[in-house]
Amino acid sequence: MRTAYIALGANLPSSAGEPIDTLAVAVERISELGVLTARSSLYSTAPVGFAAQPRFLNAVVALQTTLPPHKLLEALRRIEIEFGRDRRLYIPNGPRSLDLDILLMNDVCVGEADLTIPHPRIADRIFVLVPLYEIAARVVDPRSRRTIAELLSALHQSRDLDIDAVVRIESDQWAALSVDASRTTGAN
Ligand code: PH2
Ligand code: MG
Ligand code: MG
Repeated sequence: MRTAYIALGANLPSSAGEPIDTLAVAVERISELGVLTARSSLYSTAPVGFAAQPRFLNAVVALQTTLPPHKLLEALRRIEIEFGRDRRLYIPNGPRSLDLDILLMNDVCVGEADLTIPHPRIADRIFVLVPLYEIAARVVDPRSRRTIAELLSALHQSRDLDIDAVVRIESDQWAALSVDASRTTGAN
């Protein structure tokens, strides 16, 4: 059994509704793949990499699962497709109805064309590090061997971030999603 940290992102409507609806339903789907042990707050974030697109909603969840990395990736791709993601219309770093990325999975390191774990851009993406820090501050990234807290403080030191880069959002719908925190191993 491992704990996978999964990033969620959306900035286009999907079959479930607006990004906030999409992320809430996506979390329910993800929880069917194991036990959801933690969920970050929801954040409105400035688009990174391709500026001419709407702001994103981002969050991170922790999933305890027996699925091996590639099976988890397949299951997440199916959920993306269920919410209207069409990879044929792909613009690198462009708008999307739902993006689910595996960030970390214990000490797993995978480097393949379709899957890289830890996610290669964790350390320079504030929209990933802020929600990840909320639920996994002391978790160690096995590639850099630094904790998420260390990666976040290094990013803050290296860069002046815009005040609206990552803004926490209050949402009853999001707060109502249940997590089973009793199942955490203390690895956080
Ligand atoms: N995802 C990207 C590219 N840029 N920017 C924000 N704010 N949030 C994202 O989730 C995001 C992005 C590619 O996956
Ligand atoms: Mg992504
Ligand atoms: Mg992705």
